[in-house]
Amino acid sequence: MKYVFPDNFLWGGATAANQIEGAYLADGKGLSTADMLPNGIFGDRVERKEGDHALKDLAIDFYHRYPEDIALFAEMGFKCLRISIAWTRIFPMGDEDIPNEAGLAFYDRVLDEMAKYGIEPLVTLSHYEMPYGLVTRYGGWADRATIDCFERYARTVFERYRHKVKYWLTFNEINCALHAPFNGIGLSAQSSKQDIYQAIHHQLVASARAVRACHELIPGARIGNMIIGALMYPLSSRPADVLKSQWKNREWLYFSDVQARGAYPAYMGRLFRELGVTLDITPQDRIDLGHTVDFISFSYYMTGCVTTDEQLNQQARGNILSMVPNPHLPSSEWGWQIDPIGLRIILNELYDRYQKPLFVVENGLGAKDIIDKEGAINDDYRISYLNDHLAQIGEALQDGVEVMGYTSWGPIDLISASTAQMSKRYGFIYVDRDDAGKGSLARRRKKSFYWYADIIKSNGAHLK
Ligand code: BGP
Repeated sequence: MKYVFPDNFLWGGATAANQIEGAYLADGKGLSTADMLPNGIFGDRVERKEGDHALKDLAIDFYHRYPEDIALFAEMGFKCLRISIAWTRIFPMGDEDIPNEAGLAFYDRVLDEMAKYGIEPLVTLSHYEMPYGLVTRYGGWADRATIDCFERYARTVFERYRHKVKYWLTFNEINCALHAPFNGIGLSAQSSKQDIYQAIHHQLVASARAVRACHELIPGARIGNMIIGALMYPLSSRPADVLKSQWKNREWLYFSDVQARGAYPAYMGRLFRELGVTLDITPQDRIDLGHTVDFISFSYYMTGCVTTDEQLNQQARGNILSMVPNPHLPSSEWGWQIDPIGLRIILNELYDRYQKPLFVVENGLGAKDIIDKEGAINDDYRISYLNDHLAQIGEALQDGVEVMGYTSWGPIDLISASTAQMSKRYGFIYVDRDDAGKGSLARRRKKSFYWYADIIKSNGAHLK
């Protein structure tokens, strides 16, 4: 046997409410920031008009089809399913005193369905969405009032689902706010660095308060943070490139440094001085931040390079997270560079840095799939991508890294976050819908469906 995974390893898949549920105004749900980003997360808000349509409004209609989808996940042998709760189903405007019962009841039904098959839920409190009402009334996370609203929401769902959910995550890819401010913190991309870092600070305090509330309300539960794992290599061995890559990595690591260690790391002092940023951190904030996460979770899709060569840097602009392409790596159809070994590196780095258990809660290949004449979808490219990444987790386990589980992104095709497309597919399960919104929404098993079922069944022993 090549790789030995722990017996209780949480194999599964990961989803987000706004990318699967649809029913965007059903049963009292309010408009969310995700609803105001019909073209993808990197833009600024688009005002929605009466009668307009966005692909996400219906998404893959998980809201109504969840029994069928969960049955398919169970057929693959999932031990765990990552879902998110749409905050706007529970508090439609964000600042109500009383939650929306219809929204709470929906997630009861979903969680009960998972329990039928013994699938452990991993629940993200906020996956790239917040009530749009908090943006119009308070300016999103710019205002401290949003921290209280979030804590009220978190306490409501902890109390409601305390017997059903043991694993929680606070904010999805909290460290993406610098790159997609409206999506992450409800601020326009034109906002000053001062405002953006202050809003992020409020979100970090809110995350810590959710950790405290979770520990108070659900003894035995474990709550983690969630960051994008955006490992940056120096493009050359020139010390200046190496130094620059260290600082570039700190840009995304400072979030988990705060969430895992309970205070801002020293290097942020220099960064804030150079940017002219002065944070308003109250004594109570410092106490709150002391409530650190139980585990670190992250998404992993790609790595990139960093250089001090300004000409090459120009080419990197416009790429996600402004990465300079690595000449040694292939790319996906969407230009995301594929780097399985980078996953082993990042697992080791994070474990060395925090000595806390790690959870890979997103990873996968977005690709166009073709249905052949027999009706089959032979997605060998996806199988090979996933196999190679899982093999590196196997290696990291042998390195001594504690990995709690792996939930591949989009186990069923869903709407892409960055480009709002249906054709960028990640699933083991195909959904009949195209970028124009046409299709029956019927579900179909891909070749990777049977492959993943076998990997789970063998607890990783069949990885190549
Ligand atoms: C992560 C997000 C997800 C997801 C994934 C894939 O950044 O947490 O919501 O969508 O990336 O990205 P995309 O959908 O743009 O291909």
